[in-house]
Amino acid sequence: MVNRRRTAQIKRGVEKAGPVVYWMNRDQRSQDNWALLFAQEMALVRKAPLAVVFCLASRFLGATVRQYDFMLSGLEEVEADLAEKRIAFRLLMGSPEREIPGFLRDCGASVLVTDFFPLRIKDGWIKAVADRIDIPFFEVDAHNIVPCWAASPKQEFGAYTLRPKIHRALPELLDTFPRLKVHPVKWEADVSATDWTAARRSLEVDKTVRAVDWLRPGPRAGRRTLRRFILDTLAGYDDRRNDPTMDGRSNLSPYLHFGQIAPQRVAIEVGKARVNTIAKDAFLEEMIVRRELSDNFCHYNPSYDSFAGLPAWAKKTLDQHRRDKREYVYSLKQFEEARTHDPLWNAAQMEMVHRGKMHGYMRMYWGKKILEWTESPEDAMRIAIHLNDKYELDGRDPNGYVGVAWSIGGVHDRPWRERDVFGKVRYMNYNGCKRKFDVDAYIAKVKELSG
Ligand code: FAD
Ligand code: FO1
Repeated sequence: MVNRRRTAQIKRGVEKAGPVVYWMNRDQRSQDNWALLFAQEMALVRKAPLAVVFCLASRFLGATVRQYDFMLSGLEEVEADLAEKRIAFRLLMGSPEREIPGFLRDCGASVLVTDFFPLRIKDGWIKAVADRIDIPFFEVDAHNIVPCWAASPKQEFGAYTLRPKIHRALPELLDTFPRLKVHPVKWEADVSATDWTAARRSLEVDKTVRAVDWLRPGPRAGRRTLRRFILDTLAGYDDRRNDPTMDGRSNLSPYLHFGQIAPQRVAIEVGKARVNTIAKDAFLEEMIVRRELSDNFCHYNPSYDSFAGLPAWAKKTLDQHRRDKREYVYSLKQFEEARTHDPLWNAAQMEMVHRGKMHGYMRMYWGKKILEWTESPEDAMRIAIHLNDKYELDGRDPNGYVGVAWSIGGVHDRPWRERDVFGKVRYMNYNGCKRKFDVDAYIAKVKELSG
């Protein structure tokens, strides 16, 4: 049974007979999905059919064909996996506010379930859908191991305040997943297969940022990436993760972002690995505490992507340094085309443009230099978020907004020694990178990528 701490009832509604519908959004997988398992539980109690719907928006937070391609390939796999479990899959096209209530009405649904996603866009969708339906409506946190609302009722100051809460809850919530059953009640309505070509054609997105070919999309590829990471890389994670010339990280973020793999599955498999505990703990700190801290920030702070959302000490110090002379000021176009004076920053930008995934260590340097080389922290946040959301496979994610707010606005950090432009926000420089890794080797590696 799905732990009830993972579920929240958005609307009571009226009880009636009819199919149960899971509106899939963040957790795009059939295995290890608490929201789908909960929907199946509801359907089994009611002896009702079960359907999964995904609502394809023609645009989404600046995403390009690169990210849509990754997502749609994964969803094709989900459709096939669900068919094996006799669960219907329907791809709706248009805005969820209109499409979801319409679908529920047409099939006479009795219950709606969706997964939890803390960004404002999903909040808006949920409110609009709830207003237009009269059936019970549930939200399930299928992404966080400790559901965001159960981990903490408020915005946390930093990892040090959230960590003990998460660790206290893990023994109860890091449980094993039950298997999704072959669904016993058949969906009687139309079950024709999705026209994925038409779906791709319906997109109104930038097609110049092309799909990547170094990382295969989909839940199966996500599980394979996890297996390879555990076998080849995990043991050296603590030592190598901050060296962008090495392949010391998991590359799981695109799969985690699109819900093609469950964080809880990653934690279970890493927990079982026969690898030193220092490496495992370092990885799980990032994958559980830091990641769930990002959800906490976005869930409780509606200004998660703007200056207004930064901590008071950071706003004050950045305000005091607004008039400081900037040695360099670049426009969005100059940043985007990697035309700054700094070959290291340019390499990081080009890694993101070509590969769709900048190394995690470079992301911090990249964000901080955007603050240093723009007229204001507002400009810096706007430019960093725009580029991150346009090029990163894992962008448009709580981790991205928090990463930018950490780099530029001290979120989840503390005040440091005061200096120009940054005030008391933590500073990073080229020489610091030089001490940590072979800067020239990284620049050369990225050059090879760009051809
Ligand atoms: P691993 O080191 O293998 O980590 C495994 C997982 O742990 C990651 O997939 C992620 O879910 C989590 N994790 C790791 N580091 C962090 C972190 N600092 N904060 C929160 N969770 C973390 N992450 C995104 O997922 N999407 C983004 O758009 C994004 N943008 C960022 C922008 C900036 C300016 C900064 C400083 C950080 C950003 N991050 C973002 C966080 C981090 O850099 C990436 O999660 C990481 O590089 C992803 O690669 P990986 O999966 O190989 O990492
Ligand atoms: N969610 C949807 O429900 N419909 C979409 O069309 C859609 C497009 C999309 C494109 C890029 C991207 O990064 C996310 C996108 N999402 C979409 C959101 C996604 O379903 C998840 O909510 C996030 O990936 C959560 O991490």
